[in-house]
Amino acid sequence: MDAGRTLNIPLTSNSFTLAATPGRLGWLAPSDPGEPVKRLWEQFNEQGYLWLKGILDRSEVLDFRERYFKAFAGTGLLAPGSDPREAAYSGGEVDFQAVRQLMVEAVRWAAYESFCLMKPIYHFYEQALGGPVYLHKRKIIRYTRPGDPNCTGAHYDLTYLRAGTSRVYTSWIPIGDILVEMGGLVYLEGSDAWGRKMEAEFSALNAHLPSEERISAYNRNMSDTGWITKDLPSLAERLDSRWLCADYEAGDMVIHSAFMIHAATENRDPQHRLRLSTDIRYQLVSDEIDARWLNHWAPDDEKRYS
Ligand SMILES: O=C(O)CCC(=O)C(=O)O
Repeated sequence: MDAGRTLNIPLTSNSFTLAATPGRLGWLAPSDPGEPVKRLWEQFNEQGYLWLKGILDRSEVLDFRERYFKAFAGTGLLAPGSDPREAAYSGGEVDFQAVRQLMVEAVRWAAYESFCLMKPIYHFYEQALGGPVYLHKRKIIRYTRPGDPNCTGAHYDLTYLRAGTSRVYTSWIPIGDILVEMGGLVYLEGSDAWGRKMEAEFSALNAHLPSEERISAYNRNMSDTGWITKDLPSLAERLDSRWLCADYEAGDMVIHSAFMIHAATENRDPQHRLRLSTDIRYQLVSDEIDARWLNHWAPDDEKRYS
């Protein structure tokens, strides 16, 4: 590890342990949203990501966390008596059918729409991209339970968005503080270039497939999840790179390119809090829009929309 702090526990993802050596694990570089946008965008293009510290109003983000988890009262998800702003996991019996139904509703809330359209977000994109921007309708809110070994595997987003422009940008927003131990997003350093190379190779392989299959993340040339791998340590070895982690705080937003390889680690919060985040996509409205993302997110919709 470099400039960051010492980790108290090993980072794991899908039961693989990330080597905590300086050559394989490091820290994300924070950026000050007060810097000129031109400079920030140059940094984005160099790094493939931009971690904009405190660009959002922290209390607005925490209010949304509270509202979200309040809606799940009665499902058994939260520990009895837990403050929904804290959102400690019950570890007990959960009505997952009710949870899924509420998740489907939450992505349709006007309050969520307005959260995703907070002025600092679209204002940043408009300045960076130089024109009116579009927010994709398919927007995802994810919670992760402490102790669940299943995590997002290594992938780059264009795999799922091939029918539109590659100038599509993901905003990953922690809804609450997400310390490294709570399993936030990790980025493979320098991987924007590898993502571009991999996509060019897939594109050549896919060239002769029927058009619907060609844009699919699950076609015969891809894995059945669209992920590159679940084995994050081996990928870092293979590409001789390191995974970059961060202590995210409510109010932060990370932007990543459609080619930047990222994944998540397990939530091992000693206080058993649920990790909550949203990932949403912006692009110039004048660029081609992937029509498969014109519907609200629903559980398991990847197969239909990707
Ligand atoms: O939050 C996660 O676990 C995954 C998010 C993600 O893959 C993304 O933001 O593109």
